[in-house]
Amino acid sequence: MRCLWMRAIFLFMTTTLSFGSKRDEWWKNTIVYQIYPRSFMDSDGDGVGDLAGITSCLEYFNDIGVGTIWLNPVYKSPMADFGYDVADFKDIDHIFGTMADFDELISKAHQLGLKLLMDFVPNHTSDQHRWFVESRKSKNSTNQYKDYYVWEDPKQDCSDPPHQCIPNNWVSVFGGSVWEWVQERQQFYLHQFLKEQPDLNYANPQVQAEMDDTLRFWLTKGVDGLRMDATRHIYENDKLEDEPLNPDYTDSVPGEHAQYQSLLHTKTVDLPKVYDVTYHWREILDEFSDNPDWPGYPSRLMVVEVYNSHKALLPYYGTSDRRGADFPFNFGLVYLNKENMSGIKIQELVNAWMEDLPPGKWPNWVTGNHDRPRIADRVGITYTRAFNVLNLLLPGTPTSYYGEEIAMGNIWVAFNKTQDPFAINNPNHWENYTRDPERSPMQWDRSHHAGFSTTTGDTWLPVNQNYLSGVNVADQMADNTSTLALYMKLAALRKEQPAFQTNHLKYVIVTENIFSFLRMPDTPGLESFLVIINAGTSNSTDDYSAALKKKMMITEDNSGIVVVSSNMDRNGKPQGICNVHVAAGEAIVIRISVYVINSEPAPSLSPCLILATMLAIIFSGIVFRYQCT
Ligand SMILES: *[C@@H]1O[C@H](CO)[C@@H](O)[C@H](O)[C@H]1NC(C)=O
Ligand SMILES: *[C@@H]1O[C@H](CO)[C@@H](O)[C@H](O)[C@H]1NC(C)=O
Ligand SMILES: *[C@@H]1O[C@H](CO)[C@@H](O)[C@H](O)[C@H]1NC(C)=O
Ligand SMILES: *[C@@H]1O[C@H](CO)[C@@H](O)[C@H](O)[C@H]1NC(C)=O
Ligand SMILES: *[C@@H]1O[C@H](CO)[C@@H](O)[C@H](O)[C@H]1NC(C)=O
Ligand SMILES: *[C@@H]1O[C@H](CO)[C@@H](O)[C@H](O)[C@H]1NC(C)=O
Ligand SMILES: CC(=O)N[C@H]1CO[C@H](CO)[C@@H](O)[C@@H]1O
Ligand SMILES: [Ca+2]
Ligand SMILES: [Ca+2]
Repeated sequence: MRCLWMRAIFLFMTTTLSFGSKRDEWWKNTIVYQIYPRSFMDSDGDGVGDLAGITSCLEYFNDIGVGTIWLNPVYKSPMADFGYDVADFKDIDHIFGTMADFDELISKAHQLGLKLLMDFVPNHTSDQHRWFVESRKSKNSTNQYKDYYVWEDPKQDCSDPPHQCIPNNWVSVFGGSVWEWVQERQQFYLHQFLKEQPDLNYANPQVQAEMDDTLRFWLTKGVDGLRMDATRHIYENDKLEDEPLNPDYTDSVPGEHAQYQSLLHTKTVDLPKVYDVTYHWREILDEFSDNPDWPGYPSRLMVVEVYNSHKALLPYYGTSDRRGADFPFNFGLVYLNKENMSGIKIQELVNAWMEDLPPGKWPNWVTGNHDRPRIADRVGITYTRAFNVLNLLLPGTPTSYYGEEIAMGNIWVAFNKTQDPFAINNPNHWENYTRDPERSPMQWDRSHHAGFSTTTGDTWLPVNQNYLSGVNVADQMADNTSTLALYMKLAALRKEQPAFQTNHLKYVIVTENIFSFLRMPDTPGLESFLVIINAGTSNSTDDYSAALKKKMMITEDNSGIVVVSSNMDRNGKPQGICNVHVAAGEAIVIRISVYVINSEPAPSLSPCLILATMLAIIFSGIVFRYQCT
């Protein structure tokens, strides 16, 4: 076991803050870090990452200020879809280790004050799951598993051979019909993803009970939360009605996925019952939350993964009488790329989420994941630091994809080395589908395979060669201007400053180049922070004093201190706010004392009140300059 990067000199406090409510909502003041287990750390030199590898690196998270890790699936699986095809929900795949390795991981994580989240894959199992192996044998009543999956007879009044009489026009996400013929049963089964991933039948209460049992199994092991995968796809229309054609479809989408795009998925995703099952799972998590029988495991986090418009996501938060997920992942930012990056666009995305957030609910941000090209490739290497500033300093819980803290980039993998089934199933357009580029091994140091594996052969995906030129943990730990040093500084700021622990957000200047916002603490008198991000392609110099005044806010002496700049070259410097120069791709955070003259809208602003405020300020001995010079 080797995790060879240098230990940082400062450790962060791992205590969690409580927010006054009865529930201990620890997840509000944490950073979630997504680990793709095949790619994080290989402990046994077979070229594939594993649980013991992750365990050997846990101190890293204390050092960089990450409080929560989330693992993509590590369950027993034939790996047709890299673990999203589960063959046993209650076992660990041998590639990743054993259940003992898992127990060791969770116990050490908890000792270090870390929280651990697991993926839960409820929509389907592997075709090698025992339930499916039994289910496919026969449809007669002696088969206990016969209705565990969605089985259907050949369409009636069909003159073709039965195996060609598919029940309807539904198309799988990976291309081709959702229906797969099974000779033994003389029936089709439904699969919304690969044919190796038969959909479970949630109309069957036994299936529900099995999945509830699975959740309880992991919660009993002390897992701190679950991220529910592909929840949209759980239910299908039970009359099996055809899906309508997509009128906006153009054939610009290449490959088999085109077929999926050509239909409107009104019968196979987002059926109202998906919300009910979400609320039901919340109840199960709550059996284990804030429970005196579970000292040390105060509250379990529930996150759902749903790719959809943000409005369609809101019901996942719950209703007035039923609690839902703590949050559905907010993927707005993962779709930003070079063409549409701008200050205005970022505000549009941020504001859309913040405005529609149901009362009392908590926002969250995701900048990358195992299904999307890395920031460095989507938006450009110049902007990766700025993206970390955005992700970690917006109100809400950030999720970082492993390697974002050191600005890892995509790799290129030839087709003959490609691993991702999404690409392999689309041989003529594989480059448009492959997710291998963002799944390359974590870059720890400058040794062989970037310290990820001791194998003398190949690692499961190649290591990005830029590990030799500074993109690795050890080099960046030793450099106080690195992307990692920036990340650690931001993580510490979030943890230490009350201004970053509320969900208040005030936009200041927003232009084609600039997205800037103010974070203020609930308690007046504590420090506020002006965060300025230049997402454009040219430098900008702007007057933030004037912009704040328009919003009825003034600052002490029109100046502050740069607490962190994305290039780590302006930290600690005094900064006037009348003329702030921010280079293209740069971000800076200025600590200022802000005084709200009057938070009410303008009409109620009386001259007396302004006078009173000014008098109060003068009497308190603070001198303000109102004009920028
Ligand atoms: C039920 O299925 C089994 C195996 O698939 C078969 O052996 C048996 O004869 C069937 N029973 C009935 C009543 O059809
Ligand atoms: C940005 O443009 C890409 C296409 O280049 C598109 O797929 C994506 O949805 C756009 N993102 C936003 C946030 O508008
Ligand atoms: C794999 O593809 C690459 C690039 O397309 C090529 O250079 C290489 O020879 C191929 N290797 C094999 C074993 O076919
Ligand atoms: C598909 O991939 C090719 C090659 O990488 C690229 O040039 C093209 O723009 C992609 N098309 C789409 C629709 O993403
Ligand atoms: C980095 O270290 C150097 C040398 O100790 C110091 O002068 C500089 O201020 C440090 N920079 C930051 C951003 O901490
Ligand atoms: C933009 O700002 C950077 C850093 O302040 C500076 O080095 C660069 O010359 C500026 N570019 C232009 C075009 O003014
Ligand atoms: C967005 C998405 O589809 N994520 C995962 C959902 O489930 C499928 C199949 O299990 C996976 O392939 C995806 O990575
Ligand atoms: Ca291994
Ligand atoms: Ca389903």
